[in-house]
Amino acid sequence: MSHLAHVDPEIAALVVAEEQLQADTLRLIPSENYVSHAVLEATGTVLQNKYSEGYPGKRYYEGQRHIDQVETLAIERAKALFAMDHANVQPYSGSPANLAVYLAFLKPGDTVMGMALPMGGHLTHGWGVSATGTWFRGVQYGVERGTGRVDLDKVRELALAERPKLIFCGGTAVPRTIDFAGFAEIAREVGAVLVADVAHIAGLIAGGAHPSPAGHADVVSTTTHKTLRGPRGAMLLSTEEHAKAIDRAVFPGLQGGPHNHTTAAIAVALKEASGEDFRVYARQVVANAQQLGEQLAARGFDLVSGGTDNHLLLIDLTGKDVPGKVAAKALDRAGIVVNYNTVPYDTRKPFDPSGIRIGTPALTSRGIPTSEMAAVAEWIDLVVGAARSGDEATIAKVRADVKALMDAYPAPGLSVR
Ligand code: DSN
Repeated sequence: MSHLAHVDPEIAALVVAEEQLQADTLRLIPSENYVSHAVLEATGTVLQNKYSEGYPGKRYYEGQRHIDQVETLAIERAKALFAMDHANVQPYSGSPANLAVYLAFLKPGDTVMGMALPMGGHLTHGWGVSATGTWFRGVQYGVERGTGRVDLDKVRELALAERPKLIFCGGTAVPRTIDFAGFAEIAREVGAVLVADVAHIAGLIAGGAHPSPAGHADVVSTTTHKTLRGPRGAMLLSTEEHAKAIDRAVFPGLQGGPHNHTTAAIAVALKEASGEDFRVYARQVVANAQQLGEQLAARGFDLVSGGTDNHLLLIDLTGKDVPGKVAAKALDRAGIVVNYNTVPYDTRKPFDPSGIRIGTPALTSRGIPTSEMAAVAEWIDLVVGAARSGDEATIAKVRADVKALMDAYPAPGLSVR
C-alpha cells in the first residue's frame, strides 16, 4: 500500500489498524468472513475504472472486450455452482438485489410475505421501516415461541389469507435449515413467486452443507461476502422463466453501471467455492457452530431453537441477566466481536435487545478446529459474567487468551499476524 500511504497517510493508517484488528480478534459476527488474497487482489483492480451499463454482448459503452469475459465467467460459474438456469451478478449488495426482485414482480401496494425482522428475517423482506414495507404491503410470519422454529402450516394459513405475490424465505438470524420445498409448495398454492434469500448460507449451499433452493425457489438472492467468502456484492439467480424480468429490474430498472472489479472478485470467489477445499470448509463451519452451541448450552446459555443446523447461533441472554448490547460491548473489549440482536418475542428494543448473534464462518476460515470451541464458549461465559459484575480484569485476561489463539491461527488474506 505504498501509494496509499504516500497520498493519504490517514486512510492508510486506518486500513492498517483495521487489518491488525481483524488479525487479533475472534470475529464471530456470522455475516462476516475473511476473503482470500486472490479475492482481495481482484477487488483492487483497474476493472473499477470501466463503465459497462448493460450485459455481456449488449452494452451501452464501447471497450468491453475484457469486461464481457469477466462478467460471463462470473455468470457461468454462479449458474454451475448453484445449479440455477440464470444468474445476474450485478446487484451492488443484498438490499438492492432484493429491491430488484420487487421491481421485477410487484407494483407498489402489492403484498409481500416474509419473516419478521425480530424473528430472524431481513429488513428487505417487507419489514415496516424498509422501503419494502412502506411501498409494498408486508405481511410477516415468525417462529414459534416454544420451538424457535417456523411452523409451515401457519405460514400456509397466512399465505392463503393474504395472497402475497412474493414470498421470501431465509433471513439474517435463522439458525435452522430452511425448508425450501415446503415454502415452494405454499408459493405454488397461492400463485406467488418464491424468493430464497440465502445470503447467510450461500457458502454452505455451495459447499453442500445446507440443502439447495434449486428446483424449489423461482429466484435465489444472495450476497457474496458472507459464508461464500467473496467480495461485498450480490447475485440474483433464477429459473429461465424469470431471467428477463430479473435482468431488466437490475438494469436499467434499479442500477446503472455494474462494479466490474467486484464482478471479477465474485468470479474468483465462485471458483474458490467450487473446489473440494471449500466443501470441507463449509462442513467445518457447521461442525464448529454446532459444537460451540453445545458448549454454550452446557454453560446455561439459552439458544434460540435450542442450537443450530448452520453457521449461526442466536442467544437469548435474558436468563443471564445481561442485555445483549452490554454483553456485546464487553465481548468486544475482550477481543471477541459479535453483534447484539433481537430474539423472537423480545421485550426489549432493537437498539438495546436481549440477545447476541454469533457465528463461525470467520473463525473457520482461520482453520480454528472444533476442539477449540469449548475454550471459545468458556470465554463468552466468563465475559458475560464479567459484564454483569463489572469485572474488567477477567475481560483483560480473556483478551490475552483470545490473542494467543488468533496468533496460532493466522487469518487468510491478511498481511499481518
Ligand atoms: N446486515 C446483514 C447481517 O449482518 O446479517 C444482513 O443484511
